[in-house]
Amino acid sequence: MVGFKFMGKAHSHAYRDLPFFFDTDVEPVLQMLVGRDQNTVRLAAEKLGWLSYETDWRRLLERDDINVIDIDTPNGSHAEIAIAAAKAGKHVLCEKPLAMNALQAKEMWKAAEQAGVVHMICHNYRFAPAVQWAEKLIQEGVLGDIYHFRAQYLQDWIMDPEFPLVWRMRKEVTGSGTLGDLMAHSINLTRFFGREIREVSGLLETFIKTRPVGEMSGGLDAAASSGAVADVDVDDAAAALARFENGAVGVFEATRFAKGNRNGNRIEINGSKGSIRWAMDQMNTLELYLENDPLGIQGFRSITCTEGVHPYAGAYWPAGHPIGYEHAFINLMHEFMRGISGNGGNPSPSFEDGYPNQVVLEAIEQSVTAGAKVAITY
Ligand code: SOE
Repeated sequence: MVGFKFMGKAHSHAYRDLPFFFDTDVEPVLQMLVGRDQNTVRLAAEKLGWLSYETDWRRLLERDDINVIDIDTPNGSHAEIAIAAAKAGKHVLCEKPLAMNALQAKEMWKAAEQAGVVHMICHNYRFAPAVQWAEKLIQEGVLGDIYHFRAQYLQDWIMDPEFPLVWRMRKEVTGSGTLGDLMAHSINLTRFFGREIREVSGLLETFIKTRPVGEMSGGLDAAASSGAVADVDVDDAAAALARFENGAVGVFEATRFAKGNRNGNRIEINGSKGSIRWAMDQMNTLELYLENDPLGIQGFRSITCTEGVHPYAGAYWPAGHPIGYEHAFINLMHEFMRGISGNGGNPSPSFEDGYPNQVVLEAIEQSVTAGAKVAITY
């Protein structure tokens, strides 16, 4: 695994806990952790349970006892590592957004496909049982024809103008701000629900134009690293209107400036027969409205997706016992390992899904530059 901060911790935990909950033909061995600084990577390897550590990711390519490379680095290095990994015959899991732009994403997808390795992108929210259940209901036609996808991803962790300019706010390293970091998750969810976007119109805003230079210190905390101040060149907030291939319309909003919203990832879908709502704050709950309910008792019902019938829920605890943020990563790793053992085909979301996601993100940026809506072809 390359990288060991927020996502590195989530992935390490998932690999370690996977055999605890799932019967699996392929059991992960945490062979080698890579980070740039010798001392910090050593400490991280000890804490997260890795057997060895290195400061150059290319070492991973040379080792025959390494079959999988997991990329948890800032977005700018995803393509180089993923393509090299695939060419070396290693299965690849990559954090989102897949790449810096659509072209890079396509190259990554093609490299993985040509090498015949299993490839997956880490859209963890897709693996909440309630989200999986929503997808099943939609595919079964329970909502009827879909008219609206409404997605918000709201955070507030950089609102202080003194919050340092970290890699997540440097275009050269991250590609975009809230667009790739947050809206990419929402686009992934709507694509999971089976719809491709054909046209977008976007809006981007940067509220705080300069910040003290700094570095992430873990989680979403950061510390100023010098007295220097630099320009912020990515979006603090993003919005997009979208038309889907089936005629549905989408409204997407992503921001790091919505006070009080720590990780407000929400989605609502309205169809001809009913509606669904899901929010990460109550990740085990799916709200469902059905028009066929008798008049007088119609209303959104709350389905607690902790029954054996709900995807993945049965792997954990008896009915009614909730799971959390980290378990969605375990569910995702379970699919990744099933792909590697040959029992699940190439799991989704794969690099093949990362590419259209990146096309949509890029089209939103193009629409902002052009001041016009942009038609999308994949
Ligand atoms: C930071 O905004 C972040 O960690 C994202 O990078 C993740 O994808 C999201 O799940 C939580 O917030």
